[in-house]
Amino acid sequence: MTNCVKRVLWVSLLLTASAAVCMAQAGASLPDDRLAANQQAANLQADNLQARDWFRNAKFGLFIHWGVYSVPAAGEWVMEVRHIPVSEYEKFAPQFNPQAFSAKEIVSLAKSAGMRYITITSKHHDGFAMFATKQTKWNIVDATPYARDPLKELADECHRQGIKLFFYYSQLDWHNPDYWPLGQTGHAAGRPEGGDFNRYLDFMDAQLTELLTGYGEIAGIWFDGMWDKPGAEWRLQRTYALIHKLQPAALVGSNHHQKPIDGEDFQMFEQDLPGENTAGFNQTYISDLPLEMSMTLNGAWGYNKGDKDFKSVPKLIKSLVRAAGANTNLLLNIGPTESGAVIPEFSQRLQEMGAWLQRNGETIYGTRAGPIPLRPWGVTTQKGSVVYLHILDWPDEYLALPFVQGVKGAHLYHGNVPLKLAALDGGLVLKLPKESRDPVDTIVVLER
Ligand code: JFZ
Repeated sequence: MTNCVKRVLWVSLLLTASAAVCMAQAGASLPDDRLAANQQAANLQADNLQARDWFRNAKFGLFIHWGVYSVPAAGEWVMEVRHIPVSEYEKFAPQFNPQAFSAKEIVSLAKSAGMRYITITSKHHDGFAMFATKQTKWNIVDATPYARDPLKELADECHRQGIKLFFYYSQLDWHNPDYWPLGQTGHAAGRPEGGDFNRYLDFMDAQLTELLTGYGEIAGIWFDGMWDKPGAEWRLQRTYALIHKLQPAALVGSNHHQKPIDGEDFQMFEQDLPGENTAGFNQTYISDLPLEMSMTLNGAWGYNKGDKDFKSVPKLIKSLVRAAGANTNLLLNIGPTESGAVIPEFSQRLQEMGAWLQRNGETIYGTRAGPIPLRPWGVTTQKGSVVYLHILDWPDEYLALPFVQGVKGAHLYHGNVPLKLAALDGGLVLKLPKESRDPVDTIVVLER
């Protein structure tokens, strides 16, 4: 590949311009098929960049962890945690008959929560495919009495209702005997010793091909599980290229907790904002790629019937706002039950977040991090020249702020109530009378 073409592929800004220049230079020396290939690569990149922009604007998505592990209802790691061998674990499949699943209701729920996309587990670490795969019988159509493909129903419904759909895909697999040698997990699964890892990766690529060709437009693939064997040859470049060949605009991301790898289109953080590390596995490197933070609504990803520790709506809203102020999307998780239902503790909270977004979404969607970075009191977002202060946690009447370029005044976002803002050498002081403060988020517009 010439340097020029490489530049077309990997320089993200000024794409069209640099592509045109490169194409013109290349035109003198390249045969027609190479030219066509270059043009195709440039278009691929343009579609992908557009999708990244869409993603940055979207801000809020619904994560769904759903699989055969919903039957024991003790989280998606139940096979590993309870040392259940494959032969025993497989017995959950005949009990999995999620008649209450309704793609229409779940997509409507996401929409009423103000979410712009859904990311659902197509296969988790237990290897169970929630779709009609031809690569293994260990899937919801062939192994359960349900015998339907919920991902197809969900994809069709997402397209109908204008919500984008990502597929979560676990590279780690406790079921497939070719996932060998084992990594850090899966040692109690009781599988045969030996297997062909390249054959496993072929299986994975074949399943991804099914997901990217049989379900219409897919917004991206959310990988997880590589951390189980960090040193293995995962053939990432081959798999990422396959995805981008099948759907150029599909965004690739991986929950590997490392610096993004070539071919990845967004960077993700689990349970923490970029720069934070309360969960202990988010290193602080923050790339220029679009960012996303995934979060549980209680303490579990897959349905755990014992976990009643649901986060409060104010807390969830503050997480969404703080994420927006850190240029990060919030991917908020629900785990449907073995019947396919969404418990009311989840759906009520999502609906209340949607009601808040109805009133305040203008200060979130389509914004970027504002001029003042994440602070203990809150965050700033901005859209064009408008800056929104989101005051999430501040008990006093006066708030000191760093100087913001070009600021002329301030008013409450709701009701246009003017607020006193004074310049003090090198900074600003904002007066927030008690009656103007909102316990969840006091939104103030900085006039410029
Ligand atoms: C992973 C999964 O294991 C989990 O089941 C869930 O799907 C979540 C969204 O992603 O969780 C991880 C992955 C890696 C680490 C911890 C949790 N890690 O490296 O410490």
